[in-house]
Amino acid sequence: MSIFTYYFLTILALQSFLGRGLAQEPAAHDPSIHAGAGLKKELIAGITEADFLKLGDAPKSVKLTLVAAFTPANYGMNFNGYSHGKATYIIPAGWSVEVTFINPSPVPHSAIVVEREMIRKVQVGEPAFKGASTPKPVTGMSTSKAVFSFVAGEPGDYAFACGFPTHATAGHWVALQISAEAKAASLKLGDAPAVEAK
Ligand SMILES: [Cu+2]
Repeated sequence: MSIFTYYFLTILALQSFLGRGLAQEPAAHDPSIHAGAGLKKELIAGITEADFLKLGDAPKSVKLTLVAAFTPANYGMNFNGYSHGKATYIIPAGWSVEVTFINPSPVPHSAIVVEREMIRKVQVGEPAFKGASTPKPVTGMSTSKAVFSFVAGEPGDYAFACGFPTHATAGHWVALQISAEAKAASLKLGDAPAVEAK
């Protein structure tokens, strides 16, 4: 066998191998790969629970990080791994909030502050406070990052929801409580006690 024939056969074998690999890949609409496929991990490198809520530089201000598809939980429709309101941010009324939203996934997501009852809608509507949303929340963003800021207004029950149609109804939201009584901002993750921002 000449060296050329050898190379030719090697390429054929390689193509057949790669082809089989591609054929075995599940279809893109398969919900089982909704969360894990194509994550741009460098977008969230080094992010830990300590980043989810921090005191800001100015008094009465906080910085939040909300990562969509942080874990495969709820097919990636989670913020920091929590869905269905199972994490709660408690922010004193009048405080300034800066949110860093990151979506490492190719599936579009967004973050928008809405009154709690809006999460039952297919489309969650306008932000509850001026500036309290990623750009074009209905379209969403994939494999990218956005920062937005707002002032926590009227005390009450709100949500950080994903504005991509049907995601909020599917549980893509965490709770936001704006409190007239609270003296400090805190975050409650799952069944753990609330932890004050540092
Ligand atoms: Cu979403």
